[in-house]
Amino acid sequence: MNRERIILHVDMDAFYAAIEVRENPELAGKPLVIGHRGRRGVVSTCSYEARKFGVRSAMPSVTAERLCPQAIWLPGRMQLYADVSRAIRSIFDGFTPDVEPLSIDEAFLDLGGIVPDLEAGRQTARVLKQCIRDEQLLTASVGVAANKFLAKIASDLEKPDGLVVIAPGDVPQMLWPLPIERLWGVGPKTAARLHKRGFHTVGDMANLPESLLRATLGAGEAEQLRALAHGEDTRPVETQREAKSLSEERTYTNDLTDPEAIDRALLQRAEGVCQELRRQKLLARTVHLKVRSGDFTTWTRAATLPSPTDLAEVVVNTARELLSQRIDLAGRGVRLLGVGVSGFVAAGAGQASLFTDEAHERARRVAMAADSIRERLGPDAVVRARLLRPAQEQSADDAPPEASSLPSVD
Ligand code: TTP
Ligand code: MG
Repeated sequence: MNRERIILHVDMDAFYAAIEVRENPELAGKPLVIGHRGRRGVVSTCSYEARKFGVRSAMPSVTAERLCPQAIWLPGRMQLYADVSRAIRSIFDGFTPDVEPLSIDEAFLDLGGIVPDLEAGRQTARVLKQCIRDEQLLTASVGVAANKFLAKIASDLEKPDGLVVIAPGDVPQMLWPLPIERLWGVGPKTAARLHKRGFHTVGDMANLPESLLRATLGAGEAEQLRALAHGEDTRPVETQREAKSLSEERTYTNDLTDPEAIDRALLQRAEGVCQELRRQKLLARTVHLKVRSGDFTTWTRAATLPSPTDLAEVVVNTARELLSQRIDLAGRGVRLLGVGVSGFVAAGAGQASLFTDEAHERARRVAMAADSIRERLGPDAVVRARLLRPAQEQSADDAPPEASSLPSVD
């Protein structure tokens, strides 16, 4: 799978006003303002029909009344809006665990590892918009791009009910004509300084000689804005999930020296971690291995998988490679062995595309069947043939754990 990032920015259209229209369809098609009239009032938001008259969020109500005297005014129902916001957030959660809510009606969704490319991101955005329409009778505008900045720009380009993809090659045509104020970090002061030098569009900024930009803004800011102007932004989607990783480790009373026994131990830890992944309906992108030798030398190594998984076969193969290629035991025995996973994506959303390989799909079905037998008959009801060891080995391997041996979440 392509490692390109696929980020969605979702922003509900005329959020409070659209909810009021949904609650009272007679308001549809009319200029509607949410806010308190009068000298001290300000506009919270308004329907797109009111925007045609120039009414905007945060505008003094008296101005709005002057611009659009025929508008219908409603004071707003915050509890209702918060409930709808929560319902929409749970729709987002069905698409990816990597959701960063920005405001009551806005969020970033990271689809990396879930869909292969921006075009698939567009299809997913279309499905997401339809879910919001079906479940909440509301429209959203969605931007799809390889980073947060471009996704946010994109969601705004065809509001309301928009769906815009900005591919890297689209930057000159779609980003450069926009005013420089659209770059994050360009406030009124910076904008004024840039305007004075004759720079008005993002394109002006992108094509400015570096030295001139530095002279106007200072090195740090210049660097940052220049990257944005070229459509580059590496900021991650900051998910508010607690669990960022899952791991299982065990300390052995007698150091493991037999390569066969070490390998079995690896498979056991991988199996435990993957059972937990499947229980939580997650797939993981990164495999971690922790090894401590008899003399207390400790190694931690990690590798990223080509596509996310919840299968022990896949995790153990990576762990084996990490052990053989990136750790030199130099003949020492293994005192502690841990396998972990991180970089979660939701199983289910878009997952079908990950499992085109028939053998992989079959392994997954077997694992799920084993999980359901375990659930009914207990944890030892299904044991891999590979893990049925000669009796003499069991005492070493099954020694009581020193630290937590069950999957731990950190
Ligand atoms: P926005 O997403 O900025 O506005 P919107 O959803 O009404 O319209 P659109 O996105 O289509 O341009 O804000 C979301 C809600 O937050 C908005 O419906 C009302 C509230 N809000 C205020 O109360 N005051 C404000 O100044 C702003 C900007 C928003
Ligand atoms: Mg909005």
